[in-house]
Amino acid sequence: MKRSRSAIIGIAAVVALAGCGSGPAPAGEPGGHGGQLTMGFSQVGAESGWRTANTQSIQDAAKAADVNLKFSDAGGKQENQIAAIRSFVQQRVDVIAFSPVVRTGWDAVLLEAKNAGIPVILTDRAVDTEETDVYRTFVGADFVAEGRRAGDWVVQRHASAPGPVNIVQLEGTTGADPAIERNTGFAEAIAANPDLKIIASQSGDFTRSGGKQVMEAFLKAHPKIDLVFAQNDDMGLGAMEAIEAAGLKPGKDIEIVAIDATHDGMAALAAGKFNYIVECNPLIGPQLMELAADVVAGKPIPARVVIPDEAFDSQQAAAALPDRKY
Ligand code: GYE
Repeated sequence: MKRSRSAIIGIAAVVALAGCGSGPAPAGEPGGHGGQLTMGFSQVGAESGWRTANTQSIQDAAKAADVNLKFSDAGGKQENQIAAIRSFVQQRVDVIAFSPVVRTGWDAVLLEAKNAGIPVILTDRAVDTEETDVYRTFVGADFVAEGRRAGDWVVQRHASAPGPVNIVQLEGTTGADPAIERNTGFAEAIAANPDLKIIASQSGDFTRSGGKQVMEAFLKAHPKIDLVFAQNDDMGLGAMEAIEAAGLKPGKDIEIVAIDATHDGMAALAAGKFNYIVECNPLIGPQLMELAADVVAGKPIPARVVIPDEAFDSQQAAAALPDRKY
């Protein structure tokens, strides 16, 4: 008797779950929009080509999945992201997703979401937190692996270098997950050859103008620069402009290695002005929408979803360029 009752309850639960996933659920569930899921999304800003493609992917995927997206652009400021997340909590959205501008300083607002019972999904970048269960999953690339891959290429390329190779590094936004982790991965990889030396390293804030400014200063301060490691394409493109303005040839006099593989970066690589790019795929909207639907439906989801990346040299970039989606 007992057994059959729990079997019936089990079936009822499965039916209820299936009801959430397919077709509109009754009004008031979830979010009170006749079953439509409401997501609050706080974006970092619009600092790079990668970011623009990421925003587009999230907005397109929300439309395709019939998700009511409340999109907020933080203009690169953590305080704006915190305010946006707070307002999503007040609006009682079904799920909150955000790409944190920096890694620390989120505990209080994440606790507010947790206490309100609103699940949080980290997209693109991770956070450091002391709190438990304040986010449900993190979907994004492996930034240490990206940095390592860029460094491995430099090691191979200069395996038989006669003497030191002077490297300058253009770092991403200070305190941002990809800046910290790409630093780590790149440094780890180039340690394989003591001739590979980072002679200067500074943040260009992931922007083209930042990369250009920092590179101009590097060119003035250092008479011999062999290679630029730009932690994203935009800073690499800024460095390229600075190198050209100094009367040197990017890709030849000074090599450029970057991360992202956006259209503009790939075009520079195909033209021989960049030497190598490690991809970071920004098109994570569809996966985010699936994870959000599962979380809201109470289905189990993996704690970490890694987006795989490729890497390109000049020839591979020329071949891949026509079909690139960003
Ligand atoms: O590489 C850079 C952007 O977080 C992966 O942020 C992202 C990085 C990306 O500004 O272009």
